[in-house]
Amino acid sequence: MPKCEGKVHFRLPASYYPDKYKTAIDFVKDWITRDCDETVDVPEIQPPDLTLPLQLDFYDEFSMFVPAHREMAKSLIHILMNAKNLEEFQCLAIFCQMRINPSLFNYALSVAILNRKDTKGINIPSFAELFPGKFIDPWVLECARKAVAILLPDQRKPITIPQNYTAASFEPEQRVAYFREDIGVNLHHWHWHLVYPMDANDLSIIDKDRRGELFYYMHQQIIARYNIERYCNNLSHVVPYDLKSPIEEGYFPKMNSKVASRAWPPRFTNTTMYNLDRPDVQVRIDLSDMFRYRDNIEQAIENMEVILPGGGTMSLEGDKGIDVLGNLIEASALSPNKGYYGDYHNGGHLFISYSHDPENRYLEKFAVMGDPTTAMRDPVFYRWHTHIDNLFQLYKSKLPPYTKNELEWSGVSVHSVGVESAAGASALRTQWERSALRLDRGLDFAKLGSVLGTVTHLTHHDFVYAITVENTRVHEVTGTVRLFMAPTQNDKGDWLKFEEQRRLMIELDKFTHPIPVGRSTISRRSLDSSVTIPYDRTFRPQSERPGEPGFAEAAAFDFCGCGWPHHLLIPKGTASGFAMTLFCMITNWEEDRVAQDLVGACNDAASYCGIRDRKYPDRRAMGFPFDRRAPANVLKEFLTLNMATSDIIIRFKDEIRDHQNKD
Ligand code: CUO
Repeated sequence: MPKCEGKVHFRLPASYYPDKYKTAIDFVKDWITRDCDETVDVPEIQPPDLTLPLQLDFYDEFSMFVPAHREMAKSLIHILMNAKNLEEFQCLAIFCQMRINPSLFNYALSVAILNRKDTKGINIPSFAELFPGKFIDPWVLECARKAVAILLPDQRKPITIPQNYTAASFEPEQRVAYFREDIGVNLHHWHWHLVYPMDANDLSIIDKDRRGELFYYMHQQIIARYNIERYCNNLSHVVPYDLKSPIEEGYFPKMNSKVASRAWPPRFTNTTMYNLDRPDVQVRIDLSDMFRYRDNIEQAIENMEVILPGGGTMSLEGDKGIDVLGNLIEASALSPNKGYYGDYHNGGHLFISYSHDPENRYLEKFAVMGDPTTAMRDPVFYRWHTHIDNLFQLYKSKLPPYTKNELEWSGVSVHSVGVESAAGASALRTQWERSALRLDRGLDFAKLGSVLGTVTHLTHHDFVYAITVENTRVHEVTGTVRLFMAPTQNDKGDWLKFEEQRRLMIELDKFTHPIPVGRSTISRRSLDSSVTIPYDRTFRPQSERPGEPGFAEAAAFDFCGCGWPHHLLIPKGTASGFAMTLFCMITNWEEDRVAQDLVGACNDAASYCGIRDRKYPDRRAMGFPFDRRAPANVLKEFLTLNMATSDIIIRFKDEIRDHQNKD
């Protein structure tokens, strides 16, 4: 007999149930009232117009890269955003949930929760738990089903989720599968696109501060991080992909869609792109359209201006240029001219994700590249995004290098930067770690108790930065401390030139700090990084009940779920030690600061995600000072007095440790 365990249950008016459930209504009512501590009557509502979202079959797959699906999501987001109050919002959510495709519903509901004023702090369930089939081997889910069916909760042992199962070890790309298929990486990417949706009726949902620039920067950093992981594994840097040649890399995801109960389609090696004609998703686009859009984008960069629909132009000069270009290339609804510049980046995701069945001849759905939840698993994601990043880099190459004046801060010099960890000074240690993840929530048997899975992922040992700084002014000042890291050599052992190294600079942290007169030392924990979210927000599933361990972390999983997973802050390194350059720059906070109130805002992973309802908390270009070219051959020639570097080594130990909760 089901137990509701003290939870509140909702009694729905008959009008809420879709026809398919009508015969079950009496049974459901009886079930709800028999065992629950409290039953709440849900009020009647005026049924919303769901004509558009209902066009997506309940068992189909949803992709925001498909324009028709985007229109459906827009309509549903509009309905949920326009609920007059929280009660009506909840009623609408209940009404829609029973009718609408689950992936579409989850996306629209999450966007609405993140953007309504009255839903701040409401917890969005972790996507990895709701749709585990998008993150882990289906075999594990089968084991979980069996465990729940056969064993009592205290007899269930955690199920091991295999780490390497999508290709054989002799496939070179498999060496970086631990990064591509990491749950935290994929959750971050999904969450970023949720926080920065590309389309909505209400423009304020899309038009967040510097979202176009953040689209460029966040993805640029993913590519830089991935290239470093490749170097650590004896692979060369990513080769950009522009849809013109066959894709050399295959990808066989071996995952099942929960919604449609079918396997995600694979892509064989050397798959060629063809024109897309998919009536099932109302997509008809030729490759030549994409090439024309690309020419138009390159022309806009060359001219430093965008052509507007009416024939006018918009300049790409100045601070706003990169933001305009980000929205144009992506393309979000803020693109100044979608007709002329197309849906370029989204279109690439579509072409690649349907490349196994471009005409719907075999009735196959899109592959992992068609969904931000799964796209980062596929090696071609990094190739397509390197191509996209090259367009942004082309734009940045048109901007003048920063002058010494723009880089220096007179009176403040950085004498040294270093790290201290258990591995010793100037050394960092990485290894594997095992963490727990709840598997039951997406498996329709939550009422029978939980079952845990354990995943193995890369991690690093905590460390502390030590920065020596000197202030020769007559009073204390406040500085913005900018920490980056890049390799010194490529996979072949060649020393990197400045231009190569600056594109591989990964941001580690950015924070403000007082700088007293004279010489002082700044100490900063790696755990406090502005790039990452804490471990508990990736592997969050401890409790949904107030008072129990993990509840507070669960409650923070809304906007705050966006952020690079902390366990991947540091690249893997190598057993013998991988050489990196640590870089520190301190700039004048008075010139960088954005005057705003941050109280209560979720701001601990602002570097890649911004801050909810606030401006991006740094006036400088994202990636500064490495976002532009410079007339330096090597990094040393670029340095000004307020910068310092040091050589560090990342040593990887091929051992697995269990995660220790620190609280
Ligand atoms: Cu995030 Cu292409 O934008 O995946």
